[in-house]
Amino acid sequence: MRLNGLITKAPNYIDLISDDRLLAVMDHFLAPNCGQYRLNSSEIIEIHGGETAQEIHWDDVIWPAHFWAPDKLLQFNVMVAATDFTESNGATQVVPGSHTWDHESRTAKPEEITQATMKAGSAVFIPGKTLHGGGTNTDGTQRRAIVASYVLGWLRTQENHFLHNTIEQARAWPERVRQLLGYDLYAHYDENIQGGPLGYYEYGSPSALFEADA
Ligand SMILES: O=C(O)CCC(=O)C(=O)O
Ligand SMILES: [Fe+2]
Repeated sequence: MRLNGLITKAPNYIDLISDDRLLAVMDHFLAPNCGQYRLNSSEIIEIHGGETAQEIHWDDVIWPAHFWAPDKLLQFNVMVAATDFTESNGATQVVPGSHTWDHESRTAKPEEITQATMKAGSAVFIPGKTLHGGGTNTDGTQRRAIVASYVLGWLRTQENHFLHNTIEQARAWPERVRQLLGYDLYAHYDENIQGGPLGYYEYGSPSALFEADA
């Protein structure tokens, strides 16, 4: 069972996506490739009794940019355990170290696959080039994950956040949350990255919509 659009369906999701500890990880891994990253998708993923394992995959593959720049990280996924994650209820399977592999020529051997078993409230961080996938649920205990995925600011987000909320709802969010949800102008120019302007509104930053009546 999957649910997205969490920013409006579960308003305290805002606290998760703007948690300083999470953003420090994204600052380290994503910001060097973009300057400004965004929320890619918001999701609750439940795995129920009898569900079989998801195919092992890496998430960066959904953007063609992965094939042009295979060494550049595009996306970073954080999965927070809302229930305990156990070997038998579908804890995420992960292949540590696989972010360095050439995925065209190497697949994971069974002994290379581990499981992110953890207590509710813990989290597993899965960079977009690391092989992983939901596990098999053999014991009927529901496994629930709350997912926050972030992506380079110059790529299209997997989830179309704008369709989940009105501008009025966005007005109530902290500025940083609005930026993460795409109400900003992507424009970044330094010695490593020259990109933008992207996503303008009336040739400027959509953030002007919120400044007008500040
Ligand atoms: O549910 C999980 O443990 C992993 C889900 C996942 O990797 C995905 O949907 O891309
Ligand atoms: Fe995935």
